[in-house]
Amino acid sequence: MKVAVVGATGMVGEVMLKVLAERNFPVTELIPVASERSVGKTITYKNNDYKVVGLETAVSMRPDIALFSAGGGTSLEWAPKFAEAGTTVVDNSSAWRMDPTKKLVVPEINASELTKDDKIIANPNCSTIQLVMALNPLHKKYKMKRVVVSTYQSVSGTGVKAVRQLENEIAGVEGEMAYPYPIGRNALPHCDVFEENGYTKEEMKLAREPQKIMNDRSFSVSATAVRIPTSGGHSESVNVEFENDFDLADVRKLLSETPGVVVQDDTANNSYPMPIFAHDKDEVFVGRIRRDESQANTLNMWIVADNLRKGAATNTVQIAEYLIENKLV
Ligand code: A2P
Ligand code: 11C
Repeated sequence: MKVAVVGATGMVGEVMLKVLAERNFPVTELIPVASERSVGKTITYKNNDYKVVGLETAVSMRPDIALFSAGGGTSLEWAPKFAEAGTTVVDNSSAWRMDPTKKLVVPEINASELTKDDKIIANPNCSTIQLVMALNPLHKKYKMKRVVVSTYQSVSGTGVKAVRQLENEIAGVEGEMAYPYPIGRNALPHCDVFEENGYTKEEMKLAREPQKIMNDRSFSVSATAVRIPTSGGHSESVNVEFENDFDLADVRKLLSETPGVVVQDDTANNSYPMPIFAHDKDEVFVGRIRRDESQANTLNMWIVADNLRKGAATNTVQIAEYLIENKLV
């Protein structure tokens, strides 16, 4: 496969290259793509050096697959150009997610919807992916009515400037600010920009994307997204009200049998998911599984995953793997 990585010099792009190599993705030719600023720079992949090219050049090289993580604007303008050239685009930006003509895919849940005609495929938001990975098996059995989620999100979700802001604050040096306030020793109830309804864009992604991925509009999601001074992964406190009552042991069993989900829930031994454990892993970790004693048929849990891996790069690469395995590219 001739594979282009658009945004290869970025935080997610770098993890994409790492994941492609780790999983032995069948790359016959790698095309690293970035902005004009980076053209000519060298990227190393599996001990070989590759020169970064610009978007125009990359389209003319007609890759089989292009993995995009270079921001929504770049995706809106360039994904259709790649698609016209016959390339299948898997896009990690928010540009196409809610477009009714595009599929929004978490492979473990809805990859079977994909066909040869899907030339631009959207990868969900990081905090959505880890949420639906845990919700989907429970919904199938107990039918969800409403989900209330509060997130504790890593600075790596904002990008390199935010990671640097936190490092500078820890080191006690002045530097460029990615956020309107300090992030060290702080919690910002502000991920992405505010919308007219008072929610942030990140909160609205959590409220809207799960129904599309699970192909079911019968449940609702309400979210509060908070940025905290961690860099290993996103955490989520999740409250789920079901139509039907559940058995806690069965909930644990369902989750532990779900591919890609790991139950880490042994409070007697202080075992629960945390970003320091999830960092650099592909799985979604679920713990603190307990009944909400304030309301019938309601469950509380805590979900943690590496937002740059399952939340972004790994999910994108898994979609591409599915396309190849099923001869859709
Ligand atoms: P560059 O490094 O040349 O700026 P991050 O999300 O970590 O900031 O990374 C964004 C990625 O998207 C980088 O690889 C960046 O390239 C790339 N990128 C940003 N803007 C464009 C653009 N207009 N065209 C192509 N690539 C872009
Ligand atoms: C965050 N979820 O952590 C974001 C990062 O829509 O793909 C990814 C933004 C997106 O702030």
